[in-house]
Parts: sequence; C-alpha cells; structure tokens
Amino acid sequence: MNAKLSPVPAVAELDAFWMPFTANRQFKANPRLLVRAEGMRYWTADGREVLDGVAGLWCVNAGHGRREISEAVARQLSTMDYAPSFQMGHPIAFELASRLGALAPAGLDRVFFTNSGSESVDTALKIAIAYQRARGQATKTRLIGREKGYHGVGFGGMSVGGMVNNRKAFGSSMLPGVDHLPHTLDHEHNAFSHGLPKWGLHLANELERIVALHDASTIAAVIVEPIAGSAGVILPPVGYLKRLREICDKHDILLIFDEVITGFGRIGKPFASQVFEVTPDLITTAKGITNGTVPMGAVFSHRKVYDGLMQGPENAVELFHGYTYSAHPIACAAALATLDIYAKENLLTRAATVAPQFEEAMHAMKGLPHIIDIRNFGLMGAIDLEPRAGSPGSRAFDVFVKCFERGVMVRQTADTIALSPPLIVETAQIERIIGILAEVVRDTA
Ligand code: PXG
Repeated sequence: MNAKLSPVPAVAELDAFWMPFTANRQFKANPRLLVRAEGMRYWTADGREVLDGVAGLWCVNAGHGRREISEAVARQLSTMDYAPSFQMGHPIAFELASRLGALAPAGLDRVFFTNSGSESVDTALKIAIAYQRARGQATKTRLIGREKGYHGVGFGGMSVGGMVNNRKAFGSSMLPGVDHLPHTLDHEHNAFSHGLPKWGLHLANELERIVALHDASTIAAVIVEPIAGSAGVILPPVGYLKRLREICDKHDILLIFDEVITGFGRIGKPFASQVFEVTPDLITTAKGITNGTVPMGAVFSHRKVYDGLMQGPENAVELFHGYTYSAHPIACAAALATLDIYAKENLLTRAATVAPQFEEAMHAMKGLPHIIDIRNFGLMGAIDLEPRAGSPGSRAFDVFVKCFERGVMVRQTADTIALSPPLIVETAQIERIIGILAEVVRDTA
C-alpha cells in the first residue's frame, strides 16, 4: 500500500483546540499529526508510515479504513440522517440491539444505547440504582469501584474510578457513597506472569470488608473492568472475578463489568465475561462497537434488571434517562457493518489464536534495561518501566515519542507502555511493533 496522501491542510494555528488528556503546551510545541489510516497503519502529515500498536485508542479492532463501514455510513446518511429515539424509533436500532444481544453472555440481551464509554458507565450506574429502588430496595444506592479503575470522565465514572490524576483536581465533586476495592497490581508476587497472575485471589475478599462496613442493604452495585486497560493492563488474579460474583450474589449486589476495552474481541471472545466465565448483571461497552468510526456506546442489561424496571402503568416512562443521540442512525449503520466484518473475518475470536505469539514476543523483552514487569492477556499487553528518580512518567513518555518517530504507535500512561493492536494484526506486525519497542527501550536511558 503506498502512502497516497490527500492534500493536508496546513495547520496554521494549534491554540484553539483544547486537547483532551494531553499536555497541550508540550504537544503544540512539537505536534504529532495523523492524516490517513488504512489497515494496520497510519500516515503522518509529513508522509511517514506508523504501525498502529494500540488500535487507535483501543477501538479500531477491525483495522482502519474499512470500506464496508464507510459505505454503510454514507448510505444511511443519504437515506435518513437523524431520527429521535424518544417516543419514536427507527428499524436499524432494533436490529442492532438484537444482533448485539445475540453476541452477549446469556441473559444480557437488553441493550441501552449511548455515545461513549463514559455515558455507558453513568447509564449503568443509574440503571443499577433505579433497579434497586424499583424492586423495593431504595436504600441500596452505594457504588463500589476499584483503585486504578478507569470508567470514563462523567461524574459517576470519575467517582467509581480509581486513577488519582483523574480525580484529584475535582475533589469535592465526587458522588457521595462510593467505596473502592484494592487494585490487583502486585510486582512483588506477580511480576512477569504469563497471562493471569496466580497470586491475589484474596483481594476479592476485600468486598466482604466493605459490605461489613456499610451493610449490604446500602450497596447497589460493584463495577470493575475485567482487565483494567487505562491504568496499564492490570489483570485479575486467577479466580478473582468469580469470587467477586459470588460475594455479590451472597449480598444481593449487582455486578457491572466495564468492557469498554475488553468488549468486541480484545481477549479472544466477544466479551471478557465469556472468557472468564463470569456473568455480570450489566456490561458497559463503546469503542469497538463501531470499530471506532462513529461515537457509540451500549449498556447490556440482564433481563432480570430490564424486567425489574418495566413496571407501573404501561404509558409511564420506565427509566428517565437517555441521550439525543442514543441509537443515532449513523452510529447504528456503522455498528451493523462492523458486526458484519467481525463475523465474516472471525475477528471476535482471533485474539485467542494470536495471543500465544503476542505473549511470547512480549515476554522476550524481559531483561531489557528498566523493564520491571511485563503483563499480557489476549491482545492486551503492557510493560512497566522503572521510573526515573524525581521524574515519574518521563521515561515511558520518551519511549512513546521515540516509538512514534520510528514508526510505531504505542500508548503511555505513567511509566507503563500498553499495546492493544487491531485484531487483524499479523505475526510479522507483532514482531515489528514489539521489536521497535524493545529497540527503543534499550536506547532510552
Ligand atoms: N471505561 C473504560 C474501561 C474505558 O477504557 C471509558 C470507560 C470511557 O470511554 P469514553 O468513550 O468516554 O472515553 C474507557 C475509555 C487510555 C485511554 O489511554 C483509555 C480510554 C480512553 C482514553 C484513553 O488507556 N478508555
């Protein structure tokens, strides 16, 4: 594939765009601009090829530039650009919900549409609280998240989230009645584990302590990522998620899996819930649902929760919640085309096939300077670098920038480098992504 670039508008002015989760002043002094993408690759404004090691931002699971999606979007745009979903409907929203429900774990086939992961999380938290109230458990309002969790940036998601930088500037604006489980990252016991770490199941028992502190009658739901993505691919110890499920069942607490990253094939089945054989009551998704092309999210609800809320007179709105763009026709068209690609190319199970090569390549980096941990599962992986004294995060940031300059896009958070390539990744591309990363780590003091 040659890099035939469409004309790139010169960027005359970078100041106006207040960039999200970015060091704005640093970026604008030395911008990294992408202008085209196809398959596993991006092209920069100056015509360089960059191999995508992170599926954009954990979302472009079927690879870039998929014709089927752009054609479906174009068709839908010219047929019906927008239709409301409040007291109105349009056919492909129902078709999409049914198709999604068929992919989900048994029972979780009621689907609420949102426009992002953050909205999915806030929606799921609100559904959980409303459900408890509808069944006569109105005191069950407390929410339990986990340290190092990332659940987006709405007030709900921020509150149950556990990444300190996402919280500390907004201190007094957290939801009340939120508690956190301990995170499961432990270098001392689990460094360089292949796949799930064996140590740490007991960390799930902390939920019992939280229940003992507040009483189950005050707790609506527990929310965790089956594998924490943003904080740097933090894995659940063997048996941990099952234990959480057992404790939730024992105390009549809903369990929410935030699968915004793990959903849509990232670890070898459509959902992580199916890989770990633990069925939550609600699943939050976004990202891969449209292959990252059009903003969309979805909350998958167990029928028990949906049915629990379908109460009162038939002409009453059962849940006072929704978005102007819930089930936007363009997003629905993109999602349907995406699901077709996933099915045709068996992408939702492909990560399981490629995972052994990915694991081997990841762990071959062991022994390189500054690497203090390597973690992997499915097509998610991370390395932790020893922080530079007095300058946390700077070593990994340098690695991220140098990888980009040498033609590979990785993701950096603190002193962690994360990888989550598109699910179409070939073995040679895995070798190249990790080969360049290893070379850069070796060259970075
Ligand atoms: N939950 C999880 C588990 C996520 O990973 C969200 C919710 C929020 O989704 P939206 O669509 O509102 O951004 C996410 C998002 C990173 C990174 O660098 C991860 C996300 C977003 C941006 C950066 O790891 N995940």
